[in-house]
Amino acid sequence: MTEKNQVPRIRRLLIANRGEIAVRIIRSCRELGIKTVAVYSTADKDSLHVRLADQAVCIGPPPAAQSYLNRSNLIMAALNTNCQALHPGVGFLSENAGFARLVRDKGLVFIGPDPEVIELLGDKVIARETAKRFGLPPTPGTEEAVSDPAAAAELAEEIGFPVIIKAAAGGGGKGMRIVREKKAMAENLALAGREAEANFADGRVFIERYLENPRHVELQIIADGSGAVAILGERDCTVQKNHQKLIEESPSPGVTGDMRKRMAAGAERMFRELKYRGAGTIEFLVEENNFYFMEVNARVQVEHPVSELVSGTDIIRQQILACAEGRTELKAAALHLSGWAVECRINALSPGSVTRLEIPGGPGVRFDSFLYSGCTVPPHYDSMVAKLIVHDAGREQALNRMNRALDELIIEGIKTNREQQKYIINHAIFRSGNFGTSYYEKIAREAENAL
Ligand code: MV4
Repeated sequence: MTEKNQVPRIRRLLIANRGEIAVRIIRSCRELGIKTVAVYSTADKDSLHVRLADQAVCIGPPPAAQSYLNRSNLIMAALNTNCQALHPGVGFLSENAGFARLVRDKGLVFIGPDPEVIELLGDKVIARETAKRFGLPPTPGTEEAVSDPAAAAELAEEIGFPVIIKAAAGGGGKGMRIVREKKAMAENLALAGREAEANFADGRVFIERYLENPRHVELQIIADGSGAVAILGERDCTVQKNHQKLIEESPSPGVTGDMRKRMAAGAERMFRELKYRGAGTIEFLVEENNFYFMEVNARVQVEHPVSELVSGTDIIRQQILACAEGRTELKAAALHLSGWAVECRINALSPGSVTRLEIPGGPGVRFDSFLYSGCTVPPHYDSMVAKLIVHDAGREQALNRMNRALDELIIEGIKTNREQQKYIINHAIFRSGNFGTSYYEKIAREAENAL
């Protein structure tokens, strides 16, 4: 008997991921009436996502390369358990066009955009030019990859120093080099090219004007692949440490109404023209009243819950419906964003066993995690063990609620960054809402001395 909201086409879905995002996907699948298959490495055999899934398949030893990145083991697990779909989650193979193509060629629905769209948006040079066509200006820079040092130095002079060299196939800050004067161009261009080749097997680099202290603002989008595009507001992810986001919030304290309208208009046109399907994020740098297109993340993101709370949407559910059925339950015109949401990522500072876990609760408090009392946090993977997310009427109230929730949170047995997060959300500069990407460096030293 199919429930009203069931997705008839997909009866069983394999989650090619682990940790809190695997738990998160299982929850939406259960509400859609979709059976789930978890995969796990031998280090994760007692994990929460293994317990919550309907079935679980061991896909190899702990190293990600031999398990969560092992394409044939993942595909075999999906086919051997009669799945109709595969969800890549975040990180791992979630933006790998070759894997998406392999999944599709094996007759499975890949919960993500078409491989061709992943490929197009994964090339930062093409993505910048595409965005420009839809009214989303990139930071002033080169329209193509550069390799000749003399030409690069000339282009940089036209752009205006300081400039930043970025990998065309890169992202997340890897291989970025800031150049403040012409004579330093040749050496940095060569270094950036070598790092790009080493990290992304593609040595192409391009140059942009370097913004000294921008905000990182991103738009959450859900599109059904046939032209309907819903924008679920923006997120501010400016507080980062070594290009790892620490705190995210929605809306952004640095975005004005007019800027929001112009970003959304461009994003809608771009995703409609691309016939984008599923969940996607457009990242911008914001400085004063200007926004600059940076890149597209063609997948769901770790920080999606803050957009869920201000829009009252289950983003994973809509992503699955869009990719499995070409439809969503969202009416773009009816989307109403309300209140303010903040997320603190809780990172383990050491692996080990959790001997005690007390989870905060009460109105507007959400805890997304794979932790349970007695569980083991393995050393092999990403250090994030939980996300604490709060929602309230405005920013001040939300930050006070976050402070209360962080006080209630108890994780014993492993060290975490809970105290550092409390310090940041109560810091006067953070509370003022007036800070850019250099913020973290500024208070990191203070926090380390104070704690
Ligand atoms: C920039 C930038 C300043 N100017 N591009 C960081 C990783 C990747 N998301 C791009 N990043 C940046 N690109 C130009 N033209 C500053 C950063 C940056 C940053 C951006 C957002 C949030 C935190 C950051 C931390 C360091 C550098």
